[in-house]
Amino acid sequence: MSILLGKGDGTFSESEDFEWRVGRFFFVEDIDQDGRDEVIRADEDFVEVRRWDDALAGLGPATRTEIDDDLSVAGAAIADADGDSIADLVYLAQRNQQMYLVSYLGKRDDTFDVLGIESDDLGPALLLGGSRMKIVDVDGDSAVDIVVASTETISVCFGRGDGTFAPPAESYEFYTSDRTSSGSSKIVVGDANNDGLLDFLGTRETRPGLMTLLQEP
Ligand SMILES: [Ca+2]
Ligand SMILES: [Ca+2]
Ligand SMILES: [Ca+2]
Ligand SMILES: [Ca+2]
Repeated sequence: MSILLGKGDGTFSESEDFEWRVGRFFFVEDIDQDGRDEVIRADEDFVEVRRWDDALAGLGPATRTEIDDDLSVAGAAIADADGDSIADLVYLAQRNQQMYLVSYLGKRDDTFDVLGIESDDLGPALLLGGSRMKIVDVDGDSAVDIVVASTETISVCFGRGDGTFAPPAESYEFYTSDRTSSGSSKIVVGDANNDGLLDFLGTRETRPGLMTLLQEP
C-alpha cells in the first residue's frame, strides 16, 4: 500500500510504501468521529484498522478482528449503523441461498463485536448477482440505510437504527449491470432533481445513457 501525502497546494510528496496488502474492501473513514480518518481493510474473515501515527509519519500497527461466520460476502460498508458514534462494519452476505445484512458493531478500541447482528432474509430479488451496495440515509431519519443493486433491480433496506436492517419492501427495475459483464457499471446516490430527496443514478456499459430513479415525496 502506498500513500501520497497532499501538501494542500495540489502537489503531493513521494509515496510511502507499507507492507500491508489492501483487502477486498478498503475504506478511509473517521470511524470514531474525532476529526481524523482511519484506514480500514476488510475481507470475508477479518477487518483491520490502522491509525495515522504522527511520530512515525506513517500508519501505526493494524488492530485486527477475526470474523468466523462462514459467510459468502458480496459487499461491505463502513458506517455507524446503531447510532453510538462509532462506525460499524456491515456485510451483504449470502448463506444457504439467502441474502442477509450482517452488522459487526465497532468498539472504541478499533475492534468489532464478532457476534454479527443479522437481518432477516432479504428475499430472492437480491440473490441475483447482488454485489453492489451503498450505505446512505435514504429517507433522512438519521438511521443509515443500505441500497443494494443486483443485476436488474435496486432495493433499499431501511436501517432500524440499532444495527439491523429491514428486508426491502419493494425492488425497482434498474439495469445497473450485465449478466455477462460485471464490474463496469456504476450506481450513484444523489439528489438528481434538487428536491432534497436522494435519487439513484446508474449507467450500464452496453446500454448508452444514464438511468435516473427519482425518490417520490
Ligand atoms: Ca478518527
Ligand atoms: Ca456504531
Ligand atoms: Ca434512514
Ligand atoms: Ca431528488
